[in-house]
Amino acid sequence: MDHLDPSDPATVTEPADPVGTIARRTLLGVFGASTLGAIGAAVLGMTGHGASAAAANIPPVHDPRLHPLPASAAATSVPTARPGGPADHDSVHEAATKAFPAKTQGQGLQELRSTVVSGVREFDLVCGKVKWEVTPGQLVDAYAYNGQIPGPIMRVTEGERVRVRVKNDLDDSTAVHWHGQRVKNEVDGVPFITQPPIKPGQTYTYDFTAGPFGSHMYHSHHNATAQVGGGMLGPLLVTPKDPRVDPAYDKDELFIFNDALGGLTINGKGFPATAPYTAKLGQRIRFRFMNEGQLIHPAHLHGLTLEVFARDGYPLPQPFRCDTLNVAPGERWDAIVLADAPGVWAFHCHILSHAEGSSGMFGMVTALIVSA
Ligand SMILES: [Cu+2]
Repeated sequence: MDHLDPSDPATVTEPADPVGTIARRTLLGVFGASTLGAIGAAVLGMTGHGASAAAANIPPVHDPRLHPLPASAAATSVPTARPGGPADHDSVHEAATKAFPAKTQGQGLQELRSTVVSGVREFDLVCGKVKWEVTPGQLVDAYAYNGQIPGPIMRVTEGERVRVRVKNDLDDSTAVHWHGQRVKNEVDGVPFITQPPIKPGQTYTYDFTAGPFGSHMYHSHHNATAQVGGGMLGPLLVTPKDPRVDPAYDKDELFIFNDALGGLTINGKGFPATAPYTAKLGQRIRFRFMNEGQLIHPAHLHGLTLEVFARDGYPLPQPFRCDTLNVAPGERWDAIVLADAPGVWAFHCHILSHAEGSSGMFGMVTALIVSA
C-alpha cells in the first residue's frame, strides 16, 4: 500500500472525521480519477471490453495482445499479455486495493440519541429488515437495529439507570441481550428463560442499571445465528464513573468483526468498502475490538503497537503489548495505539483466507492512516 503518501497534504485528515468520510475523499484525491479510470480500463482490457472504456474517455491502457510493445517499453509496462498469468493476477490485486475505500450505501455505528426522563436514560431501538450493501453492488437481505449494521452506538455511564424500548418490526420474534452487563436476571434477554420472545409488532421495554463500565455489546438472543449473523448487533459503551480508570486517548474507534452477513466484515462492510481509520502523528487511538461472528479473528496491525488494557471491559492487571490480537466470538478487547509512525498501515484479520485471495484483498481488511 506504499502508493499512498501520508506526508502528502492531500492525505491529512481532520481529527473529528466522522467514520472515514474525509479519508475516503482524500484517498480518492490521492489516487485521482484518472488513476481509477486507468485501473478500470486495465481490468476492462483484460476481459475484452476495452472499447467501452475508451468510449468513456478513460486514458488508454496498452493491450499487448493487440499491439505488442517494443522490448524496452514492455519491461516497464503494466498489464502484460497472458490471461491468467502473473500480470493478470497483479492487475486484479491492484484494482481491488485501489478501490479502497469504496463507497457503499448504509452506515452503521451512528450515535444513538437518548433522552433523560426523571433520571433514567431512555433509548429506542427498532428491529427491521433491510437490504445492506456490504461491498459495492453486493446487496444482502439483513436484519438491523434502526436500519444500521452494526447497530447504533448506545453510550451510557456506569451506575446510570437505562431504559430501552425495543420495537419489533420483523416477521420473526426476537429479544435483546445486554452482553457484558450485570443486569438483573429478568432483563437478561433470553426467551423462555427470562422473558417471552418479543413477537412481531410488539414493543418490549428493558430497564437496567449500567455496569460494569467498558466496551460491551447488545445483540439478539433469539434465533441468534440468523439474527446476529444477519446484523442484529451493536456496541454498548459504558463510560466509567471515574475517568481515571481509562488510559488517555485522543480518538475512540470501534472495530467489530462479523462473518455471516455478506461474508467477512469489519463494522458491517467488506474490503474495499471498509472505512480506514485515521490519525495524526502522535495521537493515541483507542480501539474497541468486538467479535459478533462465529469464528476467531486475530486483528493484526502493521507497523505500530497495540497496548492492550482491557478484556471484556475489565481492566487488565497487567496490560500487554502485541501487534496481533486474537478476538474470539463474544470477546471485547480494548487497546491503545500510539500513532508514532506515518504511513498507510494495513490492519486486517490474520486468518489469511479472511483477508486476501487470488483476486486480491477482500473481507476483513482496512488501514490505519497516520499523517504527519
Ligand atoms: Cu478472521
